[in-house]
Amino acid sequence: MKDISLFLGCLIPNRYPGIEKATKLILERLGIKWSELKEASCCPAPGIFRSFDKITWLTIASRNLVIAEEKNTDILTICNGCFSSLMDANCILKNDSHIRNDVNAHLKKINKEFIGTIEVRHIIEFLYKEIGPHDLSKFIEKPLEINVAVHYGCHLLKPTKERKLGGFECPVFFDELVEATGAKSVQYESKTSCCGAGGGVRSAMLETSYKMTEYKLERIKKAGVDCIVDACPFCHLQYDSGQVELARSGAVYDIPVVHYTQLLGLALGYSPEDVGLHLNKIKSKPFLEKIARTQKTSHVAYLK
Ligand code: 9S8
Ligand code: 9S8
Ligand code: COM
Repeated sequence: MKDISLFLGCLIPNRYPGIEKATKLILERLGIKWSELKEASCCPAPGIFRSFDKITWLTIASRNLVIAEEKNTDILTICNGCFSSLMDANCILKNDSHIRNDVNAHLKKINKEFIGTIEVRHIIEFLYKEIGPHDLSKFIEKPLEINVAVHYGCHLLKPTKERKLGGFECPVFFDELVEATGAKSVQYESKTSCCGAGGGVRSAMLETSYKMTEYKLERIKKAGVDCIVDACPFCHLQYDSGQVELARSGAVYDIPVVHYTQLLGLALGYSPEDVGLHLNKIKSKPFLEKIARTQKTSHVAYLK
């Protein structure tokens, strides 16, 4: 395995910097060698760019891939959309010499060339394959006594032919990593359905996207969980802001949304503030009190 370059994407640094901090904390604690992918641009967002113009999408994505090739590192993403864009682009460019030539003609203008020497990883896939739930559980200092709803998100699972992570219908790899923290992953109806944000739906049809979010939230609420766990800042934004929007019309869910790196950070002993949970819109006090009981501290300071 090559060293890794962390690809942050747009949403995490701009909207949920707590996820960025949590990711860096857990990578350090797990002893994973990483550096940032400096001068990277938007991946670009697959649902939007890929849908409009394939060569434009591939050219922008390939520039990011080439920066990692020049450093001789693999890319690590913490967003399903970035994973989808960069992994799919890498696959196409490695396998289709005709498209590769087209894209390289554009890259030549900035003195770059796509060769095809690196891999694109997603934090969930990476932790599952490189450490595994069993060994990961040895790092846990504060086992989390909470029930959670795992939201995989579409791009982590599909297309299944390329993702090779155990199918779309009943995947278990993410649940196993969640359970390595001590949390219990509770099953719920329509678990692998979309949160509503992806594919440009949030940008083009906000109301429709929130209807899909409500569909999911109703089922998650029925499962009686303490929080939602995601692995994608876009899903994170959709569930977190969506609940604020839906509450305006009287539908109150009050279910906190936690990125996996934040969940793992809590189980490694970092406080909710350390992993940036205070930067979420939904700050459920019962959840934080439960975490404080688990961690045997009184970390609810920022609510006061
Ligand atoms: S970059 Fe620009 S919009 Fe985003 S976060 Fe994930 S997908 Fe890639
Ligand atoms: S689900 Fe359907 S397209 Fe996606 S991955 Fe993140 S955002 Fe939520
Ligand atoms: C979703 C990304 S994670 S996109 O909206 O499909 O581009």
